[in-house]
Amino acid sequence: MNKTASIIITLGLVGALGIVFLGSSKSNTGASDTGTTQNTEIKDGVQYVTIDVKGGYSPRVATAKGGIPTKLIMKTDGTYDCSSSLAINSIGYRKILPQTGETEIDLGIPKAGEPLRGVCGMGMYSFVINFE
Ligand SMILES: [Cu+2]
Repeated sequence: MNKTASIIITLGLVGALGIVFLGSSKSNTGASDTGTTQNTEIKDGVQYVTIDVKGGYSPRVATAKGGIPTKLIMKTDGTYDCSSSLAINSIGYRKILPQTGETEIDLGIPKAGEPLRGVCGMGMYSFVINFE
């Protein structure tokens, strides 16, 4: 009788721990999913990658799909620092972004395995988009 009770308690504890563990690992993967997909969106066959520009670039490392038409959206919001002066050398892009607004940059169809790098005018801040 005592043995049965302790087995039940043990099983109950293991089950409870399992639920806690599964629950936390589930929410962890959920968080990392939104972390990597948050700034990319595919609308009508066009992929949009959004980078926030203010005191640097966010996210600094983004992951997007290669092989589909892609547009980069640079989002400024009261950006007075030098991250608003943007250079993407691989596509010959150089521009002072508006202090507040969204600037769309056509990236064509990026190839998987060829990352795109952007830097500020002083080369102080940078970001990279990895195409997979
Ligand atoms: Cu800078």
